[in-house]
Amino acid sequence: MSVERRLFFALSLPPALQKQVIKWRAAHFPAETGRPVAAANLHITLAFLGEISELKADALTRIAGRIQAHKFSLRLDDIGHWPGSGVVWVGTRRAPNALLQLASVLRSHAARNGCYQSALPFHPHVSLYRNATRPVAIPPATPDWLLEADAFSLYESTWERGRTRYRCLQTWPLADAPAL
Ligand code: 3AM
Repeated sequence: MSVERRLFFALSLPPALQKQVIKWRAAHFPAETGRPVAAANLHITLAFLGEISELKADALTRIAGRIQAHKFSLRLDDIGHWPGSGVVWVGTRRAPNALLQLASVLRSHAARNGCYQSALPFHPHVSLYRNATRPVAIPPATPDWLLEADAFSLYESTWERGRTRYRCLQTWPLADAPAL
């Protein structure tokens, strides 16, 4: 029987930004907001692949290695709450084209390889809390952090000792942006 793994493509946050985010989160939300995402698990999902076979994972890994995408800067200057999915997030008011293109290419390859893709539009975000199903007071002052994205990665999500753990399986560099 083939072993299936829960995989997704994402952008990671550098450790300094992870620290900044969790410090800001602790200062702006009460503990009962929801289940805080661990600092090491903070990321921006580009394409969720679901539970997939090793064969499919290998195919998508090869495809990812051939993608030609560019570096970009992303301002994290927006914040919100999706009560349906119970997520409190930080996002961006203006997603750079290079980010939208990268996510779109990864999502279309995922879909072509049989990984169901949500019909909801791509909304790049870093999840801060999960299980936040009750109303959440969104802080009036939004953060303004800069994420310099120079690579994207394939992650495996596992459940270990009662915790979600994301393990980076492979990372691909993004190319320098073309001169204007
Ligand atoms: O932290 P975010 O929300 O960016 O929500 C899950 C998480 O992303 C998302 O995949 C990331 C790693 O678990 N995810 C989980 N199940 C999903 C699904 N069925 C999903 N995204 C789309 N469809």
